[in-house]
Amino acid sequence: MLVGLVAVVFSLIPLVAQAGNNTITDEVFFDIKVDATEPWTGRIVIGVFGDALPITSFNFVSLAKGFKHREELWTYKNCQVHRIVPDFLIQTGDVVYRDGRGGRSVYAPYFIDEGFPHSHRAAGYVANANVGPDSNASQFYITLTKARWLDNRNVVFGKVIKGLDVVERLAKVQTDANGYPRVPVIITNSGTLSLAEPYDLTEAELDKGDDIRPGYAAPDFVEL
Ligand SMILES: *[C@@H]1O[C@H](CO)[C@@H](O)[C@H](O)[C@H]1NC(C)=O
Ligand SMILES: CC(=O)N[C@H]1CO[C@H](CO)[C@@H](O)[C@@H]1O
Repeated sequence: MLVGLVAVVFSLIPLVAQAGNNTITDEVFFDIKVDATEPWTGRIVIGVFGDALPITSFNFVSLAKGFKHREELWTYKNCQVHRIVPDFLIQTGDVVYRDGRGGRSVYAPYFIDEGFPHSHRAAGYVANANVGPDSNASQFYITLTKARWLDNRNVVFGKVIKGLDVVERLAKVQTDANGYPRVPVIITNSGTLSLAEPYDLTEAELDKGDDIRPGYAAPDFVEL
């Protein structure tokens, strides 16, 4: 009995101490299809800082899973990657028009800037697009480089854990002058991966502009 109690206490302490700004609470995946002459599809997995930014993360995770609002389903599924700026970012997440003209948050329509515990310190950071303070909805972007001038303007809430090569390949898709892709670049599926328990990213991992968990079995690309 005593042994059991000690074991429980000890196993709880690291969990409690662990939660913080660098804790990944959820993993969200996006399967993205590029309908070029030679079509391909790839998967991006994003770790979400849900402990530091619960409001922002709940919005993102809910929209990735699909969020029912009255008769409408707001979901990242079928959204176009509507803005590609090489060496800077790719952007998507218009759950209304799918093409970048709009967006909705689960707190309909917009929500606050919850905080800025994370910086655009490398490639692979995920943040809310906005049109000024406290105007976040569903659109988000993924950085292709360090972009610190966006710190404290856009709330960084996630980091690519796996599939940064997919993001980089998307950045090579041809666009018009506004960064809109010339071929359909569509999120064909999105959702969450099951996570046994939250985990912390180390400072070295946070600095890394590359995959943090290269171990997943699925290949990053499939040529169709
Ligand atoms: C988390 O980030 C906030 C905002 O930058 C900061 O004030 C706080 O000290 C950080 N917490 C820890 C435990 O580092
Ligand atoms: C990127 C995005 O979703 N922007 C929205 C933010 O909020 C404003 C209103 O405050 C909307 O007009 C934008 O569409």
